[in-house]
Amino acid sequence: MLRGIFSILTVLLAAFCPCSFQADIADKYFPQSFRFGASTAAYQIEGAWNEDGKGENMWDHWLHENAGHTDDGLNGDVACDSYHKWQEDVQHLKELGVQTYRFSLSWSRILPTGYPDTINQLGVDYYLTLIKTLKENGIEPIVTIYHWDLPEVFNEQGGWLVPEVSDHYESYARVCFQLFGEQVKYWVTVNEPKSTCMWGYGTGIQAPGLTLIGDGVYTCAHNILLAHAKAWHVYDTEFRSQQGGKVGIVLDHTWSEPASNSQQDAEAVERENEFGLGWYANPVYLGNYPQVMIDRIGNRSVQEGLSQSRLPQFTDTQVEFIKGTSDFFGLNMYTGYMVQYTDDYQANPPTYWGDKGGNTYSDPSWPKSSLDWLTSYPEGLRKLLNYVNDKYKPPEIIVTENGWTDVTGTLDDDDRVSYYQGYLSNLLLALVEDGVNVTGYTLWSLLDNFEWGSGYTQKFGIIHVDFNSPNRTRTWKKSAKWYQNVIATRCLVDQCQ
Ligand code: PNW
Repeated sequence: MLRGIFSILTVLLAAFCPCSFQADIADKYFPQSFRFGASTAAYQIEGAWNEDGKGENMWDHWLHENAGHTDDGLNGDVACDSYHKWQEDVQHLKELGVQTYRFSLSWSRILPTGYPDTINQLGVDYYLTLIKTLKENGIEPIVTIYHWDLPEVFNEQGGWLVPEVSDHYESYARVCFQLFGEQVKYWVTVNEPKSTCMWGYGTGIQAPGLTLIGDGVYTCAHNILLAHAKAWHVYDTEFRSQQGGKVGIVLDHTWSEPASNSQQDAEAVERENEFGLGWYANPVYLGNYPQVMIDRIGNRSVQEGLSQSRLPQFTDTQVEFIKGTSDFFGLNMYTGYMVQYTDDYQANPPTYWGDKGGNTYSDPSWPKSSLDWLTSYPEGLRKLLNYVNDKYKPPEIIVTENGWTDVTGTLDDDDRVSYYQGYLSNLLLALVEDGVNVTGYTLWSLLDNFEWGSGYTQKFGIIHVDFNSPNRTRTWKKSAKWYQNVIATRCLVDQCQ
């Protein structure tokens, strides 16, 4: 009987609902095993940049040296003050009803010199207490070991451009497993290596501000991939049997649609995927860089008169060492692009974009956020989840970031609700219709926070933070209430409660 009424309702919805996705999902639920959560990162929320023995990292240094690196001239010295307000943050998480919380560890808070010879007990205690409190409240921590805040001492030695950093990272990761591994079962080695290499070492809009878009970006990626693999092997050989957790890497990608049905545009889309995701995912899941990158960058390097490719090479031993080093696929997905073929090779100076080719733009019909790169293309998430599942066959996928920004910080954030509803609908369809093994979702972000080069001008939170008040008062937006309801009902539309 109920079922009958329900199907009639579904048909009615399909006929009258202005939003096409609602009918598809009206009778679909997230399984109880699916875990909802929220994401943050240390430099973006903690503040307390020099308290209790914390060392300096490259973001501290870069922004103290020149306030002009952010749109509002501000930095992460105080941020959301989560170093002091973590208990309140946990209360908000509990009230939201999340099953997971993804946050990152600050390397220089745990190891102020960067090296494992000095462990800062107060910093360690901060994370131990946070983790313990989360677990007491039934919230599983997903811990990112590195979310872009390299200790300044290593930056001064060349940062991600020198291979030694991957050894320092390995030592740091070992310390993290030793200190927190009893409690933490989900580890992320590195958050978005592509972003940190592109913006930190390519365009220079993020720390450490280097502009090496034709070669340094590739070197950075190479060393981060090695660092990731070293950490995974440390866990696998030294900790896995006692601790029984999972270690993965978080990669960011977008979904690209071809501008036309020409073969050239299809190839441009393919290159978008290989240069955008395969650059990192192929070594980790399939072994070595995508052939199209090896060939194009190699050929261009020859034409440029270089004696070796601008894309570094892995030895056969390294290929084997990196392959298979991820127990789950962490996917950050925010947006989509249209892609059009271009033959825009510029030898002087060579760039990642020239190597990739293709002109990307947002379809004018997609809703726009307050950041240029972020428009809403929710169908892209379903397509990307299927692409990742088919191509990389990961044991498990977690969508580790997805979110919407505005500059007003309004509590009536209907645009954010529509964005999440669209993306979560597509995630749900990938899960229940397409059989993609996506087990969790942590939205970006729990709080309005320090948005890198944008400072505090861009607001990604489902919880508003008053940065003018010393209390950094937190207030729920409409999206937080909406998310709380989704988590409680496991359903995306009001009709299925
Ligand atoms: C992520 N893109 O960065 C980061 O992991 C977060 O720290 C950050 O606050 C958040 O997204 C919002 O920006 C991205 O151009 C940066 O597609 C750029 C892109 C995606 C993610």
